[in-house]
Amino acid sequence: MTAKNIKFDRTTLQALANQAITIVFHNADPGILHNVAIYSDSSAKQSLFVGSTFNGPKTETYHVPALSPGTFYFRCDVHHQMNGTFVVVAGSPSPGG
Ligand SMILES: [Cu+2]
Repeated sequence: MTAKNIKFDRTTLQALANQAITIVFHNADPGILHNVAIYSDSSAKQSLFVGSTFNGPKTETYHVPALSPGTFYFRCDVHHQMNGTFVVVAGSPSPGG
């Protein structure tokens, strides 16, 4: 995902449950700090993952620990108006399983 002009390029992120999640985060705003943090809900009281905050232009790869299925909240901790929904879905069962 990309942050540009103090906006994320998507408002929904989806990942599979119970496996490590990789987020390649591109901060395209020169000299502006952004990150991606995931919280249990929009109150942002309980963090599930907080990515490092860094100046653009730069790309970092975040390694998010496995999460349980659910609908969560992500935001930039610097600009709270940059936010969206982080959906973790159960993986499909194996064929014939
Ligand atoms: Cu930001």
